[in-house]
Amino acid sequence: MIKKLILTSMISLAALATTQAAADQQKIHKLVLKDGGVSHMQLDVKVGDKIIIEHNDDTPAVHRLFTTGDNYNFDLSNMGQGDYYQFTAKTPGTFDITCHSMKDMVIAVNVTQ
Ligand SMILES: [Cu+2]
Repeated sequence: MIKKLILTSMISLAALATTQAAADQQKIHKLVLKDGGVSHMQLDVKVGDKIIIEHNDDTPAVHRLFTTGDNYNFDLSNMGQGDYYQFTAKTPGTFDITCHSMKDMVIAVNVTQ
């Protein structure tokens, strides 16, 4: 009984350590919308990284970012100044985040393992 309890505790500790290591490695990538533009046109991220899209632009520069796909899918058309959206990169691959309002605003995202 005691042996079983110790073993269970050790497994829990190992799981905790793994979770902590993953959290330590997680990078945060910020995409900031400002002055009618965006801070990055290309993002290279790793699986587990967090991407934050921050709307810090005032009107009339209204951005309406979106992406469609099997792994990444969102539409931020209702974002206003001060709003942000965040997600974690979970699947490797490439996709573009585009803007309904601005044809030139194309952000290429590359997610690697
Ligand atoms: Cu835009």
